[in-house]
Amino acid sequence: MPQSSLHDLATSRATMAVSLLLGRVVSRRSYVPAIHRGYASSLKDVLQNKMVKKQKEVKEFRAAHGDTKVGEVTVNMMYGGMRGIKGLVTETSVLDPEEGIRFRGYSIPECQKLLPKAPGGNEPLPEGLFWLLITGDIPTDEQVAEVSKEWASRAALPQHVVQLLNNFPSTLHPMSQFASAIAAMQSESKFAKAYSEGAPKTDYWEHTFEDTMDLIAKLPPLAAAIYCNLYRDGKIGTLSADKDWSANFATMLGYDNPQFTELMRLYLTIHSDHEGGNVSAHACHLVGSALSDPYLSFAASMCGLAGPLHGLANQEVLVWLEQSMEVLGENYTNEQLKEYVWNTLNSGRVVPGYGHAVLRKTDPRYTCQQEFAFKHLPNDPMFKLVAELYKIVPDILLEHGKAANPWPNVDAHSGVLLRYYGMTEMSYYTVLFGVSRALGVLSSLVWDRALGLPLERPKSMSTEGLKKLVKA
Ligand code: AMX
Repeated sequence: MPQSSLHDLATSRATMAVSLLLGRVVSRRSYVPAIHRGYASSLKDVLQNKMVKKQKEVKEFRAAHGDTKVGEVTVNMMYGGMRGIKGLVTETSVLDPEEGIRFRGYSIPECQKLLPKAPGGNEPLPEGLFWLLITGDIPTDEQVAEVSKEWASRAALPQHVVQLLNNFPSTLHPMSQFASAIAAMQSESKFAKAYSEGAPKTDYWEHTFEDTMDLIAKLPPLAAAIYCNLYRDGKIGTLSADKDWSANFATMLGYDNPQFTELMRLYLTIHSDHEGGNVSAHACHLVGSALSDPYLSFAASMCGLAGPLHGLANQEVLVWLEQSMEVLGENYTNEQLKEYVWNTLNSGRVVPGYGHAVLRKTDPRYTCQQEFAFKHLPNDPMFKLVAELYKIVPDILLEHGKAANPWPNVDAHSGVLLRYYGMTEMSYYTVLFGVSRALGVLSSLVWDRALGLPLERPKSMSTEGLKKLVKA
């Protein structure tokens, strides 16, 4: 596979200066549809049409129902992580406790069926899911191909970010490297630049959209650089203008198995969005509400994803599964496996990959990964272990009596698939989750700016004040 050094990928300072200059020119004029600008971005045109309609819809809805009550807040909700409080509007996806995620109304199986695929591929292209999330429409093959091309053309990393990545110590966790490098790319923010030059509020969405497209395009080379620096020889594979986003990512990571590329397409699609209240989505929305630019907002999102109760659980699951293999070997009995799970619980730890703050059934993101495994790696011992655990863990968690949801979530399955194709470095897994999560949280950020959502500032209270309020 052709390899190029990280430095080859970085644009020179001069090129960057020119593109920043162009960005400034664009930000000063009012929006001109792509067809008249002579370059491909029909997505932006589609989006602008949607926005005009949505802005009107929201304005009319708020005028008619602005004071209508939508729920109540209890003392337990305030101490209990605000579970169940309806306090956010997110357009891109909705999570049903029983059914799981729907992206703009489409379930995962529907997305797998309806979204465009790569030639010869069976899994949906994440570019299509992004189009769906941000516009609400299922895109055509041509529209998706256009996004792939556009992302490939925006993928160059600034030189100072390459240097930063190369200078990180190998002891720094991949997620810390990821979040730090994303924050450092803020130097390229078209939103920050336009804001400092006095851009009108009505144009914020457009600058946010441009940053979103740039940032999503740059995440695969950035993430690949972390991987290759930590676990390979520091050289990343060559990006090609003709490949889709996932195929380029797989190549840059150094993987040339077409099945791994298909896994990446599925993985990057299903990890993208989980409505607005989860930590990574909420963090991006919250920080973005201060008009921090998309780079800073997404860096905050990634700091949240790096927590073991959220995205880091995919790393925790693999650590836990490997430990069980070490303790039990491959010829374990059902009883031994149950004992291993109980030992985890009795030592005060959680069973990673199980439970959810909203879901009350098996996560459909787990199910589609299980189907992928049945198709491609039915005899893998680690997959068999995951399948066995699925049979016993829910009953144990029910007997344990604490977890509100005893069923597996997305993270219970993803690591096993990655490991099968040779990606054994589990501390890297959450970075892959993060690359995917950009599609959802940044789509929402564009809409936040289009709808003019204000600074987020809920009211907090002291226990003393709360006691007085409820006359305790
Ligand atoms: N194993 C053991 N105990 C669990 C558990 C699990 N998998 N899931 C929940 N519990 C415990 C909680 O720790 C809590 O105990 P406490 O009362 O002593 O504090 C109790 O059950 C009630 O918790 P809950 O209401 O069911 O869950 P929650 O909404 O507070 O938290 C979650 C949800 C995901 C953090 C939790 O289920 C958990 O820790 N799971 C394991 C980690 C994991 O898989 N995280 C990934 C989630 C998906 C994602 O974001 N990527």
